[in-house]
Amino acid sequence: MDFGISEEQQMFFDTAYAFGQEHIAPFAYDWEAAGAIPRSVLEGAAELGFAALYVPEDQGGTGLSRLDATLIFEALSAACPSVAAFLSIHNMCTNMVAKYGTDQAKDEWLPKLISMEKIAAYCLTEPGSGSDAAALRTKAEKTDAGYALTGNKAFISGGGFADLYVVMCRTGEAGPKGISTALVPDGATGLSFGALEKKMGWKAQPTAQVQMDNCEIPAHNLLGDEGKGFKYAMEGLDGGRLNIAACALGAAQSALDMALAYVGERKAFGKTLDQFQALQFKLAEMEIELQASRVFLRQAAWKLDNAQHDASKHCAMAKKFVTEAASRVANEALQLHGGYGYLEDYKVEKIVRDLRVHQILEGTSEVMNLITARTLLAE
Ligand code: FAD
Ligand code: 2MC
Repeated sequence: MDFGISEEQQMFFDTAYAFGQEHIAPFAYDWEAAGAIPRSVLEGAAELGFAALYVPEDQGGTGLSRLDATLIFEALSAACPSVAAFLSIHNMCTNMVAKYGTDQAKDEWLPKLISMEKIAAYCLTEPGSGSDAAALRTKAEKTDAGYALTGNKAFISGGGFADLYVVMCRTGEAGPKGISTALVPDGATGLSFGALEKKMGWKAQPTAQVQMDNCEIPAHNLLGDEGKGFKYAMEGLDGGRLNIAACALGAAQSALDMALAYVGERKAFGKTLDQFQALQFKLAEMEIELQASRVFLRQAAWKLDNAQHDASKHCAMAKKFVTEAASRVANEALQLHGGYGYLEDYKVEKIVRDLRVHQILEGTSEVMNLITARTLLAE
């Protein structure tokens, strides 16, 4: 058993951290205000291989493991969790295209997704079905040329901004077995978008409904087999949940680092704040939460990399544990800054706002409990 990371993995972390600090962190608040991430930055991340992290090298991807990817997302998130998570969703979609796309779809999309000349969005949630994802109603009806999709997807990260929508849709019976996954390119007839959602955090990412009204796509845009789309969607989310947790961890770590610096400088009652044992203990609790999160997350990633039978359960447990711990740590870091923590200038408030949604999207904490309990009871 080896709890360390290799020199190469440390290099992945350092490269991502340096990229984030140089190209993302200084602009994070500006991009919040603009409500969008510049495409040039995403392309810069892609040049480092961050758009196709676990797509095999023989398909043009970076060929890294899930564990490697968690290191990269943890490091990028120190700059901005919203930008890092946007890259994670793109990676999830790119990998689904690489794994299940037809040759024609791969030829058309994969190189451009890998370079991030084209951006992909993941469309599972609907206005009437979020946690109960298998109840989705977007219909894909067979046509002479392929399929016509009708239905609405809610809360789509990159909605109206992305170039390719990976859409889970119903081609058959009710429930998970009637679901397929289809690629809907921007510009397809019948494709439109709702207004940009106004959010508490993740403001740099546009979030919008994706609306399809008899939206026609060619048959080769179906991923894999009809009826297996729910499985593909869930497989994608196993890795996605690790990344969402890694993003929470990286941002919470930077909140702790800011708090450590602050309490060493700020004085009250004649001494710096770090002299108060009550606050020292608070810092200790934060450190324990993050160290435990890191080990638990990396173990879950290792399980997914090694196709362990309980990998999905561990991805779910890690997502819940790490995202909740990270939010607690970020909130305590804000508290340690006193009133200044509430001001934008100190940057902790953004982390608190951004991390809240990590307990909701890619499966809520309650759904992570559901997955954990079901597996536990079946074991
Ligand atoms: P609901 O499913 O209605 O849940 C409401 C509450 O009930 C929650 O607390 C939930 O945990 C609880 N609950 C539900 N069922 C159970 C149960 N069986 N037992 C116990 N508690 C339960 N989706 C996408 O497909 N693609 C995206 O790119 C995307 N991006 C998002 C970005 C943002 C900023 C947000 C906020 C959401 C995004 N989502 C996206 C949607 C997200 O995945 C859903 O919001 C989430 O899965 C929860 O679904 P819901 O909002 O419909 O809540
Ligand atoms: N990997 C592979 N297959 C899986 C799987 C996984 N991780 N999880 C489930 N499946 C299969 C499962 O084996 C079953 O197939 P079979 O009958 O052949 O064995 C099928 O999928 C149906 O599974 P369930 O019976 O468990 O399905 P159920 O309807 O009970 O729901 C649940 C499962 C609640 C776990 C799922 O609906 C879920 O994850 N809900 C949360 C939705 C979610 O996470 N949304 C995130 C949207 S994306 C987002 O937010 C972004 C920001 C991008």
